Amino acid sequence: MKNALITGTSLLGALAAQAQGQPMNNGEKPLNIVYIMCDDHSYQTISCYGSTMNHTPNIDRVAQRGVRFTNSFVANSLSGPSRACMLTGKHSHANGFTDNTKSFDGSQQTFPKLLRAAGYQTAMIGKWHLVSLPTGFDYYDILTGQGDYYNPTFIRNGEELQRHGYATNITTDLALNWLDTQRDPQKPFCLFIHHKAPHRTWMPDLQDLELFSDSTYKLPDNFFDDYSGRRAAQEQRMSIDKDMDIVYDLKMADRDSTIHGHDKGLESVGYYYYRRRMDSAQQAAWDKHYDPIIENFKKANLSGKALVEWKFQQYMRDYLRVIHSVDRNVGRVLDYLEANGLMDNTLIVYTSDQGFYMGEHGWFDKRFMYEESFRTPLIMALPGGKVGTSDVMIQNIDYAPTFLEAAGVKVPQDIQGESVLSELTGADKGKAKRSSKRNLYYHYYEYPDEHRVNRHFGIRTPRYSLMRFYGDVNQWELYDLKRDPENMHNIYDDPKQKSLIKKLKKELSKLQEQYDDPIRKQITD
Ligand code: SGN
Ligand code: CA
Repeated sequence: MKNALITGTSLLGALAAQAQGQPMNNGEKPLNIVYIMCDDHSYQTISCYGSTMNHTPNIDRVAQRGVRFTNSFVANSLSGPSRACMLTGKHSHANGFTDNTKSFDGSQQTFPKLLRAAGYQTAMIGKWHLVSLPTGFDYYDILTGQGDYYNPTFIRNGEELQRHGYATNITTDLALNWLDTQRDPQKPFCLFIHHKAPHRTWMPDLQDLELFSDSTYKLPDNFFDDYSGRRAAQEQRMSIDKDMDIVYDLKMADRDSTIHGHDKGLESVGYYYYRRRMDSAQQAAWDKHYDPIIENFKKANLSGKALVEWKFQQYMRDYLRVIHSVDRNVGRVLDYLEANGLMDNTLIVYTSDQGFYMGEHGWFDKRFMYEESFRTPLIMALPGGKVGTSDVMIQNIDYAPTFLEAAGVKVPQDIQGESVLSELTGADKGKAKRSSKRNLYYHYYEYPDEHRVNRHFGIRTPRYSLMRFYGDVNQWELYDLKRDPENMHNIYDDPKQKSLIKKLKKELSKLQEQYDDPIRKQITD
């Protein structure tokens, strides 16, 4: 055992001391942070979030120890931007990383840097996706770019190397290895475990390929959405029907390229694309699973609705297989923390860089300020803290101040997020109440690439979402989420909403001013 245990009570005592201006770790074991973030993991596919499609017993284990946030959102629903918001505690315009074409300015303040300066050991492992190399970490071992599922290339403290195996397993191995061999037991640590999974193109681990083969999944009610009243939704290119490629996405890549996808000429890379990084044993196992499916698919010669529904089922099966592996690997981390006496002084976080569409609106991908992609799963387990759920409005810019406060480090003035530590400790109800009424700001920028989701910004109150699309599509959208949680009815043009719209626009302007988003000077209505 590397660390003496601290009890939950003493940790809470330490937190109380910190709230009174004393360092939290005054005479106590300081708090470690293990932050596990997946890429594109939808809350719809987590059992503690109510999924009936699959089981995630290990992610649920985190929830059983802590707080599951039921109103958790991102600030800009895309990988790089989300990661930048999380690290800086600032909205995209303030941290500079507005879309995935940017490179993160690593000279700026981030919370790992602040933790490090306060004596923490910091490590970043897995998907980084911020182009410039990580700064502020004692150790980093990151996937290149989006990362590959099989035999991926990593950059370890500046040195590039390819590793054999499956990304989710390797990322976990590296994290556990770091804990085992590089962690300084004299210091608290903050360890980031960032999985590539379950990002497109949803390639399962070989050991999970046969799971769910006989399962069929219920189509979401709004799978055949016609996007009426929502012009940006009409323009997107992320539909399972029109944009999800049979060959590229769904792996119907036969040796003779007789199956043709419809997008980007991707069928030309078909058969080789999936197998290109695999060794022959991996290829053989892969083919053993997909070959019969490809043959059946060819024979069935599907079209129209039958084809779309087949695509949905195939997408779900692969996605859920990938999640199964994520969950197993979360279990490995928890087992390690338990076996090494780290559970009682480690804050464990499980989240995703954004939400994801599992066929809602007929889509995959994310980006929109509509619920499934604006929301993201978030579970935080503080030892000795509250167990249950929290409905406070939380956004990924709030993580940095929360972790800093939990570590007893002063939160700098320029951080735009708000700490929700009181939600974890159960203390200071007054503060928690304010957060639950809070309005959130959203701004998405990446257009037209890759899925043609128009730029938009907006405000989310506990009940309403008001969005302003701009650029090619210029349109306001308003949703009453109590009546329309699926964002199907844009009521912006309903004359009865006039005074509500006026009020919401005022609140939106207030947020834009508070966060100083330059767009407020360019678009005034
Ligand atoms: C890739 C994907 C897109 C996805 C973006 C952003 N295409 O470009 O479908 O929207 O990443 O995702 S792929 O063919 O390369 O898989 S993000 O989560 O990294 O922001
Ligand atoms: Ca993502």
